[in-house]
Amino acid sequence: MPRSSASPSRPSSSRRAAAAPADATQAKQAQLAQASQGSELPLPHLSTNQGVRIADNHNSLRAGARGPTLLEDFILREKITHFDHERIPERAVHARGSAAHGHFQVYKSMSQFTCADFLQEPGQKTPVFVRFSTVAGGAGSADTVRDVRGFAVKFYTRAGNYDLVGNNIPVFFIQDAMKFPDLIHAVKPEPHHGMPQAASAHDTFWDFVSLMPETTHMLMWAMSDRAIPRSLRMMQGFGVHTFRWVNAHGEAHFVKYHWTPRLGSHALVWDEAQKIAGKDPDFHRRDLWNAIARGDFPEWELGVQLIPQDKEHSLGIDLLDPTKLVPAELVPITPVGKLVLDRNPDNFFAETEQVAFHPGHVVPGIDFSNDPLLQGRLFSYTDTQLSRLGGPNFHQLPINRGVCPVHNFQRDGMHQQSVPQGHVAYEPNTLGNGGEFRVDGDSEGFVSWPEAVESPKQRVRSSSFDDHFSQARLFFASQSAAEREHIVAAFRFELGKVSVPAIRQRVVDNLAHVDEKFARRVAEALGINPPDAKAAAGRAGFRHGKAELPLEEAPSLRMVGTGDGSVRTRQIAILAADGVDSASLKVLREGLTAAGAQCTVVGPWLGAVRSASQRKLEVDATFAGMPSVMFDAVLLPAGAQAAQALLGMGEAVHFVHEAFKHCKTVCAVGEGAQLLAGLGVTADAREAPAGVLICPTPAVSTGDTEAAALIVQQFVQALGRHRHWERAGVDRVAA
Ligand code: HDD
Repeated sequence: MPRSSASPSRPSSSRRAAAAPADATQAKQAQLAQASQGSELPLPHLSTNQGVRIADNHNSLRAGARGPTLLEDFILREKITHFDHERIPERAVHARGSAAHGHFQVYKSMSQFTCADFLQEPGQKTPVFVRFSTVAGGAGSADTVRDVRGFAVKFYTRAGNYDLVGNNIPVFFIQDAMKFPDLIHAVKPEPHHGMPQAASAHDTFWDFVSLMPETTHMLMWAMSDRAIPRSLRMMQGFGVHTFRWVNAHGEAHFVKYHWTPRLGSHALVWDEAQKIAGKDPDFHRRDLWNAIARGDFPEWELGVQLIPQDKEHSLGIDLLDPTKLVPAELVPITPVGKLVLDRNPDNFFAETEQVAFHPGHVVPGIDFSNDPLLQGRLFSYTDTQLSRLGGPNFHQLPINRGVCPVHNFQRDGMHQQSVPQGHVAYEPNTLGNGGEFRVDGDSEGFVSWPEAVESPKQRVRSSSFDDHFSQARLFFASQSAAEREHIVAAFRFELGKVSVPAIRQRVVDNLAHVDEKFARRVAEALGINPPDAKAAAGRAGFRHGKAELPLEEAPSLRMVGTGDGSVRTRQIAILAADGVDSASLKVLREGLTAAGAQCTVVGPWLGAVRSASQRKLEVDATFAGMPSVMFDAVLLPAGAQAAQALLGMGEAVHFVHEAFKHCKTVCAVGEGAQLLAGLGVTADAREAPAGVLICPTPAVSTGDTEAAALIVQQFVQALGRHRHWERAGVDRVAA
């Protein structure tokens, strides 16, 4: 193991901040600490990888001061060779990711349903490493593109590593792993010119999905606000497939996993997401990192839907079909425990890049179902790590190692990190140290659920997978009005980038089977014929199955109104210029900060502005550096001179207009309201649009703390709603 001889287990500052978790979580931390090198050099000099002390790290070995470099220079060669091989193949999908350490804590024993060791004792903590990702883009692509997000959790349990490799959307595009390479080839940049990056808005993706009606349900989710989360901390996670839990008596339940964020599920506006992709491509990564570094540890609740083995067919939904979900209205979600992310990785490559997830990493008590997509995944993940991480010993990398002992007779292979001793590398044996050794019926070992299987071998899909539209319809019907509008706009945007009209037509013809009116609205903007449901039904690949769902709508599928309405970690911009009323600004900032929000003073330049009372007010960021899309809300403080100055600055006016257009909370105090002029909406407090707070008198500046508390309270209430989707007039505002 690589170790720093100077300070092998010296905790970095981030590790110190997370010193609280006990038992197993400490074991994983101690294990990682053993492998980690402090940032200080272990030696006061540099050496080669062979330990030879380096005399000069600036000049290569040359024949004379101006002569050619010599091949003999083993120090130069070693350094450049290492550099040349510093990249490993990026993940074929989910290449762009951000991760964090944390722990999972059980609320109450799940022993009734599973004997999984980490779910037995109330309060029990298990260390975890969680990686979030986008799917389609390369490792350097922007965070806020429209895409599914990966939500992969590695539990380092005492009974082995358990990986729950899910997404932020509870269903998938396809029903059989056989189609996965086709799906991914279709969404990735087109092979001839390598465009577009990290986007599904192009011909090949829509060509493929238009020919595969089973993708329709997932398309509805992918075109919804789920695909543009406000933050990785504000999105749900799902195991997607149905898995199996087995208890100590050998009784099984089907299980579906749900991660629910404490802060609620929230989205960006599409226009905003696109702008952020340019202004700060690392928006989600930075947000996660900063929140953890500040001590605002993100939290999710794990919940499960449990369906007894013998009730498999009771719902009219085939549990093996990954394009279907089970609405919480039909099978309630049982809370299991909470996930807390409390430590940033020490090294991006060693941890976030080298972590290897695999849905086949299960522990006793957890088993698979026959979902044909899951079954294919069980092959794919180890296989991909072999080429990505260079051989079969990737489990020995510090981030992938379990906290329980590993013992088997697998030997050798690329990058073997340990030195196995003795001459026995087989089982059973009598020549090892412990006398006769035989593993045969270990009652604590992993035993597969003994499902009876007796069927002809055949390449066939079950007719119970034939219904492609009922759940797409349920999803659309369950959305709030604003969410539905966003879905229409997203389809229009994406299909608007498709150059072949016949592809656009096929998509909207399929959509007619979801909702005729909706399909017509999508089609209207695309220069094609109205949707033709019959034409879709006549095409190859169309199946005519139709499930009778006992629900017209399922409110659990909406994002609007989720979360506890708090403003914790929300970003508020306070616009400032010379002449700002610093007294009201101070008292409001204090109130909002006390409520958990993060306030940033944004101005025309860095340094300070002078307040109306000639005080210096520190400016944290400029309009150019931190535009409105980086914030959740805007405060326009009082001060006549400042308001006039800001009105004369295009960037400041744009800032306010853009925040308004993106339906954010805007609060104007006193003369700050002048900045609302030009929005084409009233600045009259009594008629202010939703989420626009106008406080005409700067009473707060005269020390009226009650007035200040009232504004803070209204601000917090408005911001706690995330966005004001019902705000009228946003389309008229140019921003
Ligand atoms: Fe996959 C990575 C999630 C279907 C093959 N997948 C990967 C990651 C996540 C998922 C979150 C990133 C893990 C990380 O952060 O390292 N994948 C899913 C979900 C699926 C799914 C929720 C459907 C329900 N995947 C799927 C299929 C196949 C794959 C059907 C192939 C048959 N997935 C892979 C892969 C990846 C991967 C190529 C790329 C990198 C890796 O595995 O480690 O093997």
